[in-house]
Amino acid sequence: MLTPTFGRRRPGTDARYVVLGIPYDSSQTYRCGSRDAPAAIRAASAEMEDYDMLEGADLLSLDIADAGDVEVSHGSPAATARRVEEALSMLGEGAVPVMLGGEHTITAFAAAAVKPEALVALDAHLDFRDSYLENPHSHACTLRRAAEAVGCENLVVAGVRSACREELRSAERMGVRVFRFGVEARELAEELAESLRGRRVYLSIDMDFLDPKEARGVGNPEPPGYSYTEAVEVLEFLRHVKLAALDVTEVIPGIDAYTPVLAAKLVFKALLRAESLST
Ligand SMILES: [Mn+2]
Repeated sequence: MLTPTFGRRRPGTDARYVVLGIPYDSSQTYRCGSRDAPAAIRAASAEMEDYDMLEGADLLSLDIADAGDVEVSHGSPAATARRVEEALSMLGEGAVPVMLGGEHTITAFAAAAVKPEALVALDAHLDFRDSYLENPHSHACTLRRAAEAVGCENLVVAGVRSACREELRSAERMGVRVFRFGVEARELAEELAESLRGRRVYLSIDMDFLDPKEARGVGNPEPPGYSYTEAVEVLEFLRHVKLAALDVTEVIPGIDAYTPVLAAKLVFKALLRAESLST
């Protein structure tokens, strides 16, 4: 193969988990370049060995294929949303899409197509503005747009430590469940498992959920944050839900070469937990 596929897996759209890069980064507000993240995350994943000693699990037990990247239309959120929807419709029956952003905006596009029963976003920010810089498709609005597809009552945002007062008020008034940063990782995992047990859940990981001491290469770093180890602990809730889709967004490889490693690792860790469903 000329370029690395995710985890050196076969190219294709037929597998339990199908990786899809979405290199869209039209609205980034601070540090830019998440369009380079799918390639960087794939490169990091391809270097990982197959036996995860900390899990006692062989990553090759995960049935993963890599469908390549969606050809996005920079500057046109509507066209990109259609292209994401079209790409998702080409996946095999029952396949779980694993999307590599791109900025967080891709979550709104994908959630509208996946139509999960619930959306969990791990994020330092609320991303719940109705519009930002006159752009309703800004990455600062993505969970507001996603909520229009999945319902505010089915949206959970965890790890939040920065917002504007108005969006926080809107989120609370509209029934979004918000876990502020500071909730202990194990408690967060238990709360998520308890409230979402058995449901079809879309998990969106904005890498700024992590402490920027570890994940330095993100668009809008927001200290403090959860450690990588704590983030893995939060993923424990996936053992109790049905994973409908997964995305990892906001990685800026040009700033830091380690953040794509963390992103690739979190994908494997999430899928391992999704595999061991024990509702
Ligand atoms: Mn975000």
